[in-house]
Amino acid sequence: MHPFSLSSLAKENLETHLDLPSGTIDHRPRVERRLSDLKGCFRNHEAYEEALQKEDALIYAVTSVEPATGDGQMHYGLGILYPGKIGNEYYLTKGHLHAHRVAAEVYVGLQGEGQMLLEEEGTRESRLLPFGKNTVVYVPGHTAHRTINTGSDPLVYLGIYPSHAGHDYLPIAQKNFRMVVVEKDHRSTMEIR
Ligand code: S6P
Ligand code: ZN
Repeated sequence: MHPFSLSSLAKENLETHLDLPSGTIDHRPRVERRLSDLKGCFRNHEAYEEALQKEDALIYAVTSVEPATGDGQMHYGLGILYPGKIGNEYYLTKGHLHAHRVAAEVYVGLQGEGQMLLEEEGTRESRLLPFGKNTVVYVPGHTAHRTINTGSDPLVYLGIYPSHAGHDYLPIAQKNFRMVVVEKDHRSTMEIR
């Protein structure tokens, strides 16, 4: 029997249930990111410190499903990114490259409205794509990706990726994204950091 065959995988790995209001999947492990985890992500450091003094707010959470790891296997995660702003910058995810750089990812928007900021590692070329309910974004390999909630409801989405994609947060922690997304005249707009 192949280790990843239909008969070797338990039913709970073949079928899961999404709860969109809470952004959870059954009783799968859930990682929460609070404002204190996002140090350095926002351009306006003063506004960040001020908001943190008030409350270490929950910004987003990711629940992961990892049925099998190995060549050809897939993992997926359900993200819920809450609405809010630090100064005029919308709540966002830390953002990362995949440790296995060639690994791509498919993002499927389920609820809410926002944007995805993509930045190619080598050229640092940026793309800001509308992302939300019924939108699918393909994130190519070698591309840093960050999710941004520009709406007033939680942004809920699935990210589906090869099992050995991994996360590399270091390049973003060191250099950040070149672009920021801010609210200006009641609209979201991209600016150079
Ligand atoms: C994983 C995928 C998503 C993110 C999630 C949180 O490859 O891209 O599930 O993990 O959007 O973002 P981050 O940058 O904190 O991992
Ligand atoms: Zn990813």
